[in-house]
Amino acid sequence: MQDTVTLPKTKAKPRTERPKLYKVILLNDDFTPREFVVTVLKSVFRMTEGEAYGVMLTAHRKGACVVAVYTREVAETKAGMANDWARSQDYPLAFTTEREE
Ligand code: TYC
Repeated sequence: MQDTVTLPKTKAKPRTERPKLYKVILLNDDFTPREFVVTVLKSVFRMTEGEAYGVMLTAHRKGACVVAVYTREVAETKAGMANDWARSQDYPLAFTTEREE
């Protein structure tokens, strides 16, 4: 019995946890120029002119618009960069992040 190999009785579940995802949300305001919103969306969120214009217009009309979904680190970094840029130009433009259900 010295060379007997005992196998584990429990089987490890081959499960990979998916990272939680976070939405970046663009909020409307009455002061930031439309063109600046589009420029930030193109530069920070790598959108085309058409995509950026569509997202800007939805936020303008409805009050808010989901820009994109990322892992927490990326969502918070991009929202922070966009907010810092807006503040540096004295615009009240705001991006928030929200955990996806
Ligand atoms: N409402 C702004 C204006 O009329 C434009 C704007 C659009 C600002 C979307 C923010 O998230 C925004 N100048």
